[in-house]
Parts: sequence; structure tokens; C-alpha cells
Amino acid sequence: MPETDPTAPEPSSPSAPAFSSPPPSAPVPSSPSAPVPSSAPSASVAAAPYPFEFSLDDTALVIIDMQRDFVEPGGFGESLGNDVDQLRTVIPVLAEVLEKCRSAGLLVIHTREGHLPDLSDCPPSKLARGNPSQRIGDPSPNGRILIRGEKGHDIVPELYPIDGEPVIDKPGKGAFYATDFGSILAERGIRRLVVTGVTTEVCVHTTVREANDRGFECLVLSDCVGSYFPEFQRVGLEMIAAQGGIFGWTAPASAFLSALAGQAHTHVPGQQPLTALADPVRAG
Ligand code: C5J
Repeated sequence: MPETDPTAPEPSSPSAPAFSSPPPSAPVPSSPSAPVPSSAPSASVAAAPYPFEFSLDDTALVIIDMQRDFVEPGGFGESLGNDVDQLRTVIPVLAEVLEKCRSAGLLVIHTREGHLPDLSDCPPSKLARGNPSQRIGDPSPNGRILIRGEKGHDIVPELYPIDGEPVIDKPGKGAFYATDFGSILAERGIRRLVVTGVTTEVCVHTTVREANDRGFECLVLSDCVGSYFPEFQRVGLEMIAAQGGIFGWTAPASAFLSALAGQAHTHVPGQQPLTALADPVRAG
């Protein structure tokens, strides 16, 4: 018997193009230098395991993958056998947080999970994983599943980005892998992330863990993240704040909004939004 090459494309997907992952020795393009502490935080959120402190100028609201493909029928989430209604409960709460963060002048960053139309950025293992009823790239009522530019790949209308809000297109679960997320945070002097979106135990967790390893402080808003599985939601949140905040903090949106209320945004001259961000960033 010839030995199996684990890097070879699945025999069942002969038409899949060659996947080109970054070489292991290449510098990770999104790795910023560790965030530098700025002035003393001006706000404090009642959070677990202890208060989360932040300032408007060093903090960003991050909205992970609030895409039709995850929260509407006929998309990627449903193709894996999930009940998408479980995720839609976060939309109204998150819409209020988004609106208040915009009013306060907090930087808002959106992410979208998805792939190039030729799937060259999609590992064959991801295409095959889970034996889905429909695969990434297959047609669906909202266009090809999880493909950039398709309707299903885009963000739900209630949370749609506005001009100036970076949109990070990511091929993986984490927002740092193979994207400009890290460099955008570094350019903007961001060192704390208020993390929201879906799903709690997959892309939210992966991003929080990536951020934590890079020196960012993460607060996860417990009612603004969603899972297809109630037990994963509960345990996923517990894991973040356990052991003294091993990955970060958790708090309900109401606690964060209380702390945000009354904070006046003070832009430092010269640190206005980058001109490159006038239109949403399609980082890849
Ligand atoms: C998943 C995500 N669950 N955004 N993606 O595949 O969490």
C-alpha cells in the first residue's frame, strides 16, 4: 500500500485547486508588535473575573462573522446541520451595542469568514470537514456558500458596516490569520478588543485566543456572541474568564453600555482614521 500524503487534495474533490498556505517560515503578515500601554483607562466594566478597564482611544468593537451564511437558512451554518435561529438572538442586542459604539466614536471592525472564488485559499481539509450536505463554493439560495462577493458571505443588514469601518476578510477561524487585522489594530493604537459575533466556540474563541497571545485585552460580550449549541455557549464563555481571566473577560452588553455611557471621545490630532479606511478594507 502506498503511504497517504496528508497534504494531498481529497480524492473526492479532484477539481479542488491547489491550496497555497503561507510557508511556515514566513513572517505572519498580521502579527503586530505587542500593543503598547497608553494612558490610564477611563472606563470600567463590571465583568468576570474582575472589572475590565478601557479607554475610547485604545479600544475597538470587533464584530465577528455576522454573515448571512451563518445566521440565515440555506447557508454554511445550516449545511453543517445547525439551527441558525440560535444565532439570530444576538442581532438586536448587538445592533444596540454597535449604534452606541458608533455614537461614542469607538473604532468598529467587522470580520467575514470566506474564500476566493477559485478556493485557492481554502485548505482541502476545510472543504471536506464535517461531511456537509453542501460544501464551501456550492450554490445556495444566497449564492456560492462562503465565497467572497456572494450575498450569503455578506454581513446581515442590521449590522452592516458604514464608511470608515474596516471589514476584514479572513480565510480562517481567527481574525489574525492571513489578514491585515493585526496591522490595522497596531496602526490605530488599539490594545483592547470588545469582542462580539458568531460563533462563540469557533471564530470568537479563535480570535480571542489569537489576540490574547499577541498581548491584547479582550472583553467578550456574553449576549452579543452566539453558538448553535447552548452548552458550548455557556462553557465557551466560562473558559474565557476562568483561571483569573486566562483568555480575557466576559460581561453582558448592559454592563459594557453602562461604562460606555458618558465617555466623550477625544481624538488625538493626527490620529484621525486612515484615508485608506475611507472605504471598508477588504483585507485578505
Ligand atoms: C464557523 C464561525 N463556525 N464564524 N465559523 O465555522 O464561527
